[in-house]
Amino acid sequence: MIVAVVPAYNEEQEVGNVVRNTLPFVDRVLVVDDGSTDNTAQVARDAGAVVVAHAINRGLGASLGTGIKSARKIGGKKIITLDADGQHLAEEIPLFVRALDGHEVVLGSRMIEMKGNMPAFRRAAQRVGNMLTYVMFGLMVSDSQSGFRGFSAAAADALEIKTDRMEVSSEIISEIQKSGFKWTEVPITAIYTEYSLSKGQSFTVGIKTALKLFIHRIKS
Ligand SMILES: Nc1nc2c(ncn2[C@@H]2O[C@H](COP(=O)(O)OP(=O)(O)OP(=O)(O)O)[C@@H](O)[C@H]2O)c(=O)[nH]1
Ligand SMILES: [Mg+2]
Repeated sequence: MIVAVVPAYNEEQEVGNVVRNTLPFVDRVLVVDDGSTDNTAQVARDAGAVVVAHAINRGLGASLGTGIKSARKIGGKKIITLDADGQHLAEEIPLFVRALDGHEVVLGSRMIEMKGNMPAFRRAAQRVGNMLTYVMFGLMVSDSQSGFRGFSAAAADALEIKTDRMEVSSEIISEIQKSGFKWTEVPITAIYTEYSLSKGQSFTVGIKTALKLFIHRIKS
């Protein structure tokens, strides 16, 4: 069974489209409603998703942790994570499904073929994120902060997500490094809209995330 996991925080505007576009490529879409204060959960359910909810907002890391474990519980053997704000194209899911036949982890990279309309300042921020992740955890990948990923059942079961917020993306890279999982990258398209840019990550969040990662690195 192929299960898509979609972490969502106040995404009532886009999550319905993401669920409808994703359903043709998977067996189940599991939306993690991360303590949204809008109608994210109902919109997702009406669109055909299985919804798991956090009572309060806990962050992307906590949402991915909940989503991946829940996907395994409902029988997911191949688990694909994608964002709820429309940044990722569902029609690229088969790239991950195929690559999971020979790999435990598949990372969707926006930096291989530069497809889509990611703003230049975001690209620069991604490169900084890649470098920091490499310096802290010793594994260089072309898009460490990408939310479009694929996990095998073994990788999903072995993955221990300890960080709650945006640090999770680099933490997953450190888990790949530690575990020795066979991994690969596939080129993906990044769709940025006025909507996703208006609510996306700020520079300050980036700095905070880097500091929290550094502390996580020291502790681990
Ligand atoms: N911002 C934020 N997003 C969350 C949270 N919990 C879950 N998410 C979801 O995590 C995904 C990524 O969040 P975004 O805010 O789009 O972050 P991003 O994609 O790294 O940043 P952009 O490149 O600016 O879009 C989205 O599907 C969010 O709905 C949370 O507490 N805060
Ligand atoms: Mg986004």
